[in-house]
Amino acid sequence: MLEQLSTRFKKIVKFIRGEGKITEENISDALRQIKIALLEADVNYKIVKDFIEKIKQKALDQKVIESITPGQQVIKIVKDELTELLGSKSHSLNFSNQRPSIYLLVGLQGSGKTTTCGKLAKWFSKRNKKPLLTSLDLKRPAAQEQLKKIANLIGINFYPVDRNKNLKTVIENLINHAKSNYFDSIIIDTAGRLHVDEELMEELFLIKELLKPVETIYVGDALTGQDAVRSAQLFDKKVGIDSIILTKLDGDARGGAALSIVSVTGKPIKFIGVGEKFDELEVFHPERLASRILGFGDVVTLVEKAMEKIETEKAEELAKKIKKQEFTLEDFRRQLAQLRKLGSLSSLIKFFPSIGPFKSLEKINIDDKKIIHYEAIINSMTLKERENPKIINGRRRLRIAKGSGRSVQEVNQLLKQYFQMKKMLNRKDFKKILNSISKM
Ligand SMILES: Nc1nc2c(ncn2[C@@H]2O[C@H](COP(=O)(O)OP(=O)(O)OP(=O)(O)O)[C@@H](O)[C@H]2O)c(=O)[nH]1
Ligand SMILES: [Mg+2]
Repeated sequence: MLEQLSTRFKKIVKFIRGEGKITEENISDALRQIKIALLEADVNYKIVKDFIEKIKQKALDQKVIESITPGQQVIKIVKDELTELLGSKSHSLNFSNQRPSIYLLVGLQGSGKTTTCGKLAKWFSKRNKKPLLTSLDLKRPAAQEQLKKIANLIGINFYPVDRNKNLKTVIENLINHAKSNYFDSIIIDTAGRLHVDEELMEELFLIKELLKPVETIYVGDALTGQDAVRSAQLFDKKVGIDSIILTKLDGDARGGAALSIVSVTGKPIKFIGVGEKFDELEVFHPERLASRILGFGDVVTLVEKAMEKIETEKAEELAKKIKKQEFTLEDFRRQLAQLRKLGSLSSLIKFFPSIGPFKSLEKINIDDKKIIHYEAIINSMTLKERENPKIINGRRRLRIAKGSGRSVQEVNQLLKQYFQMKKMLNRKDFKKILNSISKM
């Protein structure tokens, strides 16, 4: 997610940090680098210009120049401005006073509307709400089928519309059904077109008039960059949108859409799609994303992710052990298995800051295949060795390697990573995270 942009910004942060004093000259050097980074990320040109101007003014402010750590202050200014560009704060969904709250999802073809309908429904149901899924794409029978399949897969109610009836009747029946069956919300999928066309817009306008949704959500494919931004503007003009969900951010290295769409449309991004699976939807937090772009990590999201997936008891037990400095190889093995559930380890490590105490994390590079090998190695150890890895000398390493069918180098590597991780887990910051996990 936004790797290219983030790599650039991390370098800029390093550069600014290295400058003892902020002068007009070195600030303009940094600004030039920021400008290139944003333009390369496909951010709207006007936005880039304004962004640079704002930072320049704030950074050259007398107070900043005279302060003790000018570099830090400039970085803070950049972070604040990035956060603002992304929308300042997170926004929750709107709800109507009376049930059901209706959400209408619109967007171009293939932007991820149908998938996002499923994700949103799952999101609601996890929060003990009762959502109803339906598709008002009345032309394509396949559209109904696709959503119905998704609904079945994730265990959400689906309302099949009668495509022979007119739109007004279809919508009346839908709302009556939702009311009499006490659904909290209706999430409505619509048809997409390759390009914005009048017919689609009129149809959507009519649907919106009849439905009176509490929120019309534009679903935009982040990978399409400025196209997603332009079409959001058009959907807003023709149909009217209230908010945005950006999809496919997981595959978006550049981030041009994310950094432009709020400014251009004036509408908040409420969620981001970060994968094809139905739980890969995240509430959008501008500040956290700005931190990640600048390489400060996003530990809060990591904890939230962990809270959803790690089994509570084991996390609690682990947190206690770490507090008592008893983190053994057996725990390491269990933890690897837990982490595997969260997604790949390398994707997790991105959540950590690449500076300060977590810098060494980048070196802990364990791919998922390796975890299986590591488990085999640990399985070949005696209980005593697992509980007290310090006793594993050369002779023992050889025996373990033979027993697990792996090489001695791999045994060495595993032990090195275990000790590295143990050291990291004992850090105060990490303990804080684990404490919050154990409190869930
Ligand atoms: N990687 C990734 N893929 C996504 C995400 N959201 C959707 N997709 C994929 O994008 C493709 C299109 O998604 P759909 O939900 O069918 O898109 P749509 O807007 O309903 O398409 P039409 O109904 O044809 O207009 C599918 O392959 C989805 O799995 C996301 O956040 N990340
Ligand atoms: Mg669809």
